[in-house]
Amino acid sequence: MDGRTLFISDLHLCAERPDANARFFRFLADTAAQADALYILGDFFEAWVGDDDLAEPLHAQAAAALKRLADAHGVAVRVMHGNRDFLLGEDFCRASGAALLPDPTTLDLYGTSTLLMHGDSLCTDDAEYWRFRAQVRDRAWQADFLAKPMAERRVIARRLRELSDRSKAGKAMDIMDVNTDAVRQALADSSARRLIHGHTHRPARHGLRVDGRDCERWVLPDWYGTGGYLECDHAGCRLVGLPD
Ligand code: LP5
Ligand code: MN
Repeated sequence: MDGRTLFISDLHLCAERPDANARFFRFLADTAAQADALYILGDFFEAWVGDDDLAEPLHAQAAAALKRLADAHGVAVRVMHGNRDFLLGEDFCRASGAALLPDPTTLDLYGTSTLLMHGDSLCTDDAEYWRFRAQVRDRAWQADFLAKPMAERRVIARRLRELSDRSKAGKAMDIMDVNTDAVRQALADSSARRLIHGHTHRPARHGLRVDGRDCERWVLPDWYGTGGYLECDHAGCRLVGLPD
């Protein structure tokens, strides 16, 4: 029997956006339940300040919905860190039944070697972001952050979001897109023919040649609008938008 695998990212689930949350729960029941596997390639949550964030009702509901998908429908659920939820850890995996994927990950997808990334690490022209990233991905910095009370961590996360939005307003659009050389390098290093990533919120299929191989790069949509997913099977991949 033919199977299919679905890819989503950048849902940015949070209590303040009930419409997007509802679309996600509907997507699980109507679409993902019939798939072989669901890959969430980062920024599933608007912000994740540590696994005790499971105390937030929406977060617990999202984890439980993934667990139901895995347990009741036999769908393999995989999650990759994004730049908003890189603190997702073992407790989240236990609650959701999801396995955490390293960024990057290469897999054989119905016979095509496919590279999965969140996408932020491909934005090598955004020097300010790279400095920020180096700091918050530092283990010691994270341990220090996680030792703070939840209320304080939420305030820091909110402040970081504001700083980030202000900083982004002054950046050119192309600086915040992937760097073509970084994309080529990633495909060359992995020997993959296909790259799937999110982060830039610019859904598209790009064709390119790397080391004499025809390759493709799929960019996933965010869920600020109606949302959507990438569906892959033996015949290839296609972007599918969700109804209003
Ligand atoms: O998120 P998005 O897509 O809007 O923008 C990203 C980059 N911004 C970020 C920052 C996040 O949005 C902040 C939210 C994090 C919540 C996580 C909580 C856990 C934190 C605890 C850590 C252990 O990722 C943005 C890119 C954009 O993508 C496009 O690629 O441009 O990058 C920035 O805007 C970064 C700024 O350029 C620099 C921000 C300055 C912050 C200075 C504080 C540094 C020290 C931190 C001390 C608390
Ligand atoms: Mn992102």
